[in-house]
Amino acid sequence: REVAPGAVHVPGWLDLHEQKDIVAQFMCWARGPVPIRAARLPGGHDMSVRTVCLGWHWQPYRYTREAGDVNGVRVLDFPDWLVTLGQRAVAAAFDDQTSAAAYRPDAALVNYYGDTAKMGMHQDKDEKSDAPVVSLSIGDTAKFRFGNTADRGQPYTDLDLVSGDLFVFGGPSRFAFHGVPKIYPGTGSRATGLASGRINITMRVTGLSE
Ligand code: MD3
Ligand code: FE
Repeated sequence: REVAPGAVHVPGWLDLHEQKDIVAQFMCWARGPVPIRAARLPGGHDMSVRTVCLGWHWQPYRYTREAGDVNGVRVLDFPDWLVTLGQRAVAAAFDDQTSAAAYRPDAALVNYYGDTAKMGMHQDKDEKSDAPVVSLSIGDTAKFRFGNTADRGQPYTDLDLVSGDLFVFGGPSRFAFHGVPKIYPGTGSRATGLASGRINITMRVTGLSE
């Protein structure tokens, strides 16, 4: 389960009931107040992944309360039940139960991958905190690439992220390069309520206030 120092994979952590609840919530989040969209990168290209945010809106490469790159409306609050789920996730991944109880994520990026969507190798460094990132996968299986902290290249490890899997990235893994080179279409179960594609929730501590 410990893929690298501070990087813990817990396969099948979410039960089907929890996955169904998250899919139903996702359908609501995706409609608005800030509709789900493909973020436009500074170079002018749109990402193939579509993202809706909770708590703070991520626009490449900063966090704001209002979605200036979509419709200017304030994003939904970060729900208390997701704070609790994030604390349970950190508790499941790490031995230090004190830091799990103190974990207070305040932003979530909820990503949707269609059959051909991918995410290039990158670091998540827009947060002004080194608190862990919690990742939850639902739907189609993804090929996930977990790299090093120096650059996009080797060494990296490829592993599959399956519906229900938890991954927590803390400590020295928090600023590792990572990406999603491919989705395996049609591998998810319809029982989650998701007809196709993949949902990934990443919870973060932004270190921002106000
Ligand atoms: C390792 N999402 O939203 S989740 C992202 O599947 C992102 O949607 C991917 O990368 C996805 O930024 C990968 C796994 C993940 C998320 C955040 C990390 C791995 C991470 C932050 C630091 C190190
Ligand atoms: Fe990332």
